[in-house]
Amino acid sequence: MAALWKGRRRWKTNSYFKVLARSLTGKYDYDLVVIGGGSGGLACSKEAAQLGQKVAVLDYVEPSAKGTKWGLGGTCVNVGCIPKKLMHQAALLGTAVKDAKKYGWQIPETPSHDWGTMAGAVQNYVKSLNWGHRVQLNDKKVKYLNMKGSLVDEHTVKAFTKAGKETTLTASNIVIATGGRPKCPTNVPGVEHGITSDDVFWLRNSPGKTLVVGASYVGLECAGFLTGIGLDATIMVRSVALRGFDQQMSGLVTDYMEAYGTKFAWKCVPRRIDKLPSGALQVTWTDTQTDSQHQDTYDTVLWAVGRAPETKALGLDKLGVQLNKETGKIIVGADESTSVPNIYAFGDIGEGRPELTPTAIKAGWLLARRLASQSTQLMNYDNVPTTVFTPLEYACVGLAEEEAERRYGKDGIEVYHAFYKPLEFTVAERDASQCYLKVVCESSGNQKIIGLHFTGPNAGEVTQGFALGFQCGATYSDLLNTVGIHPTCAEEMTKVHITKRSGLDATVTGC
Ligand code: FAD
Ligand code: NA7
Repeated sequence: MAALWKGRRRWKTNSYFKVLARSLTGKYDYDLVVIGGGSGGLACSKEAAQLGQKVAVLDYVEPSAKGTKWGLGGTCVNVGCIPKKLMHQAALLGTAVKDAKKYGWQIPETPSHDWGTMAGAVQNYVKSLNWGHRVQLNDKKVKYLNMKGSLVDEHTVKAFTKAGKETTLTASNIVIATGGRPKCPTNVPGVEHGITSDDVFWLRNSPGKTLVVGASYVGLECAGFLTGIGLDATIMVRSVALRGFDQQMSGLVTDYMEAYGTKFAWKCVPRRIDKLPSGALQVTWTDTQTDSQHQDTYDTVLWAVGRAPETKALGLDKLGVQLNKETGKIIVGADESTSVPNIYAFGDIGEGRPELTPTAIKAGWLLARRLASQSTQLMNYDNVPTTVFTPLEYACVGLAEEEAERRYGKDGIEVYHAFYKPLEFTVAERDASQCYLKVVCESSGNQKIIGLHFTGPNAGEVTQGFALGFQCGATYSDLLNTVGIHPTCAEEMTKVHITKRSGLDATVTGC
């Protein structure tokens, strides 16, 4: 006990007595305390409570450097998937209005877009989700604390309100689901003049002419919807677009965007940003191909240069929770355990985990069930489908062609592909050059499908169903035995028969 007292001398009295009481009785305030009320944390805490556990969830949003803040629900709800998809929809509607004229709609003038109306409506919807999450936690008897949590030991969490009021909670198990936040470059003078994806969805006024730095899916999606609503948007690409995704598909996505009006500064890196007296941002950059310097002015610079895990404030080092030194993420086992007993971590904070909402939700749900001794099922992180919501959407599941080739060898795979024309594009006279699909199969045996890629309208909707087949181990002949739904884009997947190896024209003709 003396050692305990010595080690905890800095604690406030209430903390000490809570730990003392717990050591003597073996009882905790909660069965489970979850730090982070985002996609994963909410799913985990609600399921645990449903199974009769006493649960508290802490969620606290540190405002962005620009002062943007938001409510309960984490990245996806507030500054990720939801506002992004709605703004993407706003952009798609702009294209639909153009198509509509060809379909006979009398639209008198070139339609214009009002940022304030869109952003206001999106923000109101997000706020309704914040409220919905609070209600659900209340209904399910999860104690919600709008407090910033950190770990004291493997059963104790210290939490602070915005005003600095401290509380200590003890729990049998602690779950960390604190996600991540956008990064900014460290070597660009004037970096502070830029915003990130944490800000863009909450801007009251249009960002105007925008430079998006970074060509990950976040950068491409933001530049895509900005272009779609009529803004001048440029993406600065340091190396390649959509690193980690199939690069042929990435090329189709960016080709479409270029034709759509998004500008690309390929192989360029920002050097400095100066705020001019007019308020405009003067950006200086280097074209690394020609080693030449360039300048232009923008109303907004949006940093989309990656995300950093939210671990710094958690006190993990003191407890010996192992992190990957390079990424800063928490090293986790297949059961989401960390290196410290009773402490679990999952979602974006977990090393090697996909940074996606459905995986965070499912992992959280399964973890809650295991912790409540209701199941032993582990999260299956294989075959996770995903979609990039660029103006031409791209969805995939399984391996990129280059990765399949690396694993199986060039002769170990067979790639079936097709350039197809969505029926909707015909009357609208839209260019379908980038509407493409490919199915990567093992070349031996039953030709098991190991990668499936699709660009085109509603790519996510098309691919979700095929992901089930993929999960069930579908082969190329299973695909061909599947009857298509006519007339759809998805049916093209069931008809694909030209191999890349053959070099034959893969353009789909006729019905
Ligand atoms: P989060 O949802 O980030 O939640 C973590 C929560 O913990 C946050 O509320 C945070 O404020 C809080 N927190 C942090 N530290 C503390 C602390 N010490 N105490 C208390 N609370 C704390 N995924 C998709 O599947 N589809 C998409 O289309 C998609 N689009 C995206 C678009 C953008 C622009 C971005 C940025 C992300 C997108 N994602 C998308 C990714 C998705 O949002 C994340 O993978 C998901 O939100 C991760 O969930 P999480 O529970 O791990 O963390
Ligand atoms: P990613 O996927 O880490 O991508 C970051 C992008 O930003 C990428 O294009 C980088 O180029 C680029 N980048 C990074 N630093 C710079 C600087 N300093 N200057 C210019 N460009 C830069 O981040 P996201 O947050 O968008 O995606 C998060 C996760 O979602 C990701 O891990 C995937 O799992 C999906 P690079 O390719 O490195 O040259």
